[in-house]
Amino acid sequence: MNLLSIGGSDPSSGAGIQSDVKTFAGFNVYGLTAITAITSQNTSRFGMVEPASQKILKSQLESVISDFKIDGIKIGMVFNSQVIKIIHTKLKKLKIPIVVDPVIKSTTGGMLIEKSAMVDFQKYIIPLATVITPNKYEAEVLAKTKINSKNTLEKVAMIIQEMGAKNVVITGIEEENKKISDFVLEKNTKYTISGNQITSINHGSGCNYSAALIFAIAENKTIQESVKFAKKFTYNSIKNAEKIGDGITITNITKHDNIHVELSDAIDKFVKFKEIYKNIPECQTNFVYSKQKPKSTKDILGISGRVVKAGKKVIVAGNLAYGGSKHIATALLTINKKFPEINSAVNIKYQKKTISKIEKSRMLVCSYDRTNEPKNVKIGSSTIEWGIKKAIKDLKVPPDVIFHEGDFGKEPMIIVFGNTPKVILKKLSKIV
Ligand code: PXL
Repeated sequence: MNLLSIGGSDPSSGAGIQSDVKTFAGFNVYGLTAITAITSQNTSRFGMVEPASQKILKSQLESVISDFKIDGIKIGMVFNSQVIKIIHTKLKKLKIPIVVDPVIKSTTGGMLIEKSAMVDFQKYIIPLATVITPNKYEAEVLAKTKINSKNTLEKVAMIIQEMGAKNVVITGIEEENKKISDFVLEKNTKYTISGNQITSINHGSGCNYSAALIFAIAENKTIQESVKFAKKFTYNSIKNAEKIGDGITITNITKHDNIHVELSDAIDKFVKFKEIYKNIPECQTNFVYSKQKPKSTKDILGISGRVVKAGKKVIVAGNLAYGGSKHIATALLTINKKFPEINSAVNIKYQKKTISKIEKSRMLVCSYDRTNEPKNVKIGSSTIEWGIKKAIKDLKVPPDVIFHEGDFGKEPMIIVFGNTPKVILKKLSKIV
């Protein structure tokens, strides 16, 4: 995937296009850039701004648009009317999702747009937005209305939507009990996504949010999924922020873990499968995702508790942690030794009808018989290792599913395997 960031250069690399390239790289995305202005700033002070000339901006945009297949565009700092008009001209005919981050001021006080450019920003940039992501202050400036209640929040979002943005996300609305939420106004719906607040002043979180959002949208996630993804990603970038310079901390996206984001996303979707509670076994479910070439279960991310059944509800009990699963992680570790492309697994309840669905959907399924297990294995803790090895002994290609029908006092079980959690969800959608 290729994503384009149009914005300002920040020599501290905490924000602006440098930060976006880092964020994209963390997603394994190729980051393209077009620089609208050069700023001088560090973690304590904002120095100066020089806008790019019209000629060089135009040429940058032409260079990337003519060459690459661009899957999504983020627009950040635009600074002045000339920049705004060029961006509008070059982008208006493209059919590519665009996230507009309407940045006005840096945390350290620098102006990222000239006052006189606000009218043109509204006229030429906002209508390009698939999603616009103002924080509370930026939303108030754009709508010329104070936000001091749920009513005014919704009103401000509507005003911005009427300016031409398809979807509006007002970020960072502080709530009671250390929660912070994003208010989303789509075409026909509105809702709030709430999360935990970290009270720290940092450099970069706004850019992280909009860059993660365009990634998720370009991946064809829904607006709601994309907002949740961007929020979680930004939360982690703030949590891992580092004091690199003398001033405020810089958010950290290099420690961002794709494995974590993908597994957590898949678990969110798994628990929403229709009547999934019917597929949770007595010993509950774990869903795991491994680093490349895992050496032990410590290299495999799993739920430190389990996915548990509570009546007809299914709840994720515990956090994601490396080494969080023993049983399913051991199954994955065993299969990964023979088929290194298999990096994810989930266990579901054994049911005859599930097995027949698996067979009908032409997945490769194999099994082992726990009652054949040698006594010396039973004493140790590696029953599952023995079983998986036995099941895949003669296979030339990796199986989709391995099951066993139990033993005295041992619950039968189905384990679904795949390259990634996403692939597993696809398989599950055919069988549960
Ligand atoms: O986070 C907003 C932002 C965007 N772009 C540049 C910036 C900043 C904040 O400092 O410097 C270039």
